[in-house]
Amino acid sequence: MNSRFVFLLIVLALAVTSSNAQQNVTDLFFLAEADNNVCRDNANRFEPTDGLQKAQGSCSDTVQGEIPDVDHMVSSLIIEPPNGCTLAANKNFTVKIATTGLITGFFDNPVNQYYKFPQVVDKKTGFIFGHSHVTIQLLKSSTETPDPRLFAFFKGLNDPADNNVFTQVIGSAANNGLPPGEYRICTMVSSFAHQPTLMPVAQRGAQDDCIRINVVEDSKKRRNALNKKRNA
Ligand SMILES: [Cu+2]
Repeated sequence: MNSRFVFLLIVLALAVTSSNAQQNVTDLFFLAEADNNVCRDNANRFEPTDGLQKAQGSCSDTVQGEIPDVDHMVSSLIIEPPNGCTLAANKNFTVKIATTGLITGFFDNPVNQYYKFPQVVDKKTGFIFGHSHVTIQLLKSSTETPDPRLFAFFKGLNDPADNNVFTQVIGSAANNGLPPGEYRICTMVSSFAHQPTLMPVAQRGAQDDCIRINVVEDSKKRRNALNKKRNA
């Protein structure tokens, strides 16, 4: 067979397969849209979400809830440490996150009320009731996505932020700071039942922030030089 013909056949086969898959997925979306009981109707696909965190996946019938207007959207910025800085290994440090558009200090029990309630907006101020999280992952390289199951540090920021700023020490008395490596530090803003916050429009700025830092074992002199290079 002519090799060009074979190539054409493969391309055609791929196109048919992918459009079939696309069609199946679209059917599912429409099914979900037509009937809000998608979980009940398709109980063979996933077990119901019931407040527990289900590592095997589940189907949630919690409605999305109240959505703020465009003047009350969430925005976050990691203000400390500076993006791209170099820190000393195995030494506790502080992350500071400015978060606006959120009434902080609101969270339900993540053990048995995870995703259990819809998003709620404060009628008086127009802002979402919720909290945030900080998650830190080791990066293997600048092109490989980190495995979401793995993190070097994770903490729910459940306490009310002080003047819109969350402060979190990274590390504990037993486990100081982070081992050497390149890390990504991210925020994960959520409503009080831990789902990501819902915004009124698609085209907008992100509600979360991420920075990258370098953690090195070397002497203070080397760190200073690296930080100087970054600032140059
Ligand atoms: Cu949470």
